[in-house]
Amino acid sequence: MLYSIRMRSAQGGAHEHGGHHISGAERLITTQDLTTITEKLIQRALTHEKGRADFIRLTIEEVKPKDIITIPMLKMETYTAIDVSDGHKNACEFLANAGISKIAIDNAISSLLSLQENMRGAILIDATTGKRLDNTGMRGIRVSRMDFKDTLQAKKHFDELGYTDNHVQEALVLASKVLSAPNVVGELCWSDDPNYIIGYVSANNIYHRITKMKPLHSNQGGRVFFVKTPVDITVLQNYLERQPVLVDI
Ligand code: PML
Repeated sequence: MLYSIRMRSAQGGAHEHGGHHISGAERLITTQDLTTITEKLIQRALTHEKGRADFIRLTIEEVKPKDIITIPMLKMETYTAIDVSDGHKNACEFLANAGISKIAIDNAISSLLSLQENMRGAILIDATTGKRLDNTGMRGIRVSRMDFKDTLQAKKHFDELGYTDNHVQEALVLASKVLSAPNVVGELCWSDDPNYIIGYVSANNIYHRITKMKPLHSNQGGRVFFVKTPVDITVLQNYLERQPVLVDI
């Protein structure tokens, strides 16, 4: 039996919708791991680089095995950028190679660069017209209910590659789920964590890890998903937020 565990923490507003988003986490774990992981997530919220959370919400919910689907992990390739502008230039190329229009790419980058607040979730953009498709405002679409199929195997795999940081592993799980969603053709992301400047583009089944996507100490970051239209936004949003997905490495 698996449980979906979701954590969201905020600061400056101890109520559900208030405060500034600090951190979040999404896991699908066994009953045995529930206590240990819950403790880790609370620690994460209390010791985050963006500050100590004064609001933490944990949601723990059973997931039925028959509802879970398994998908393959995206292949990872790293692009070592000279600077942020080189990182962005290459991100644009990776997205354009997936058939995403220039206006959609430009709108995505300027949306992330103009964020005044961290968003909990992602912005959906029409891959042709560049128009925003979701109506979730500053909340965004929060991708949920996903994890590695075999956490121990994943840990071993990433330890061997030297990627011990949570960022890359969590981003790979999320990006794999996002690109498996109906109508999604690409994703652009860089972290809102001020000490983390790496970002990625996922497109054409590849997670293009890009080593410089923003200046150090900037807390401006987020995610954009590029969507091919026509699309049923409710179906897509439901898949991203509710479909339990395990990622096989
Ligand atoms: C985040 O954790 O906020 C996003 C991280 C994006 C890049 C992860 C990586 O490949 O290192």
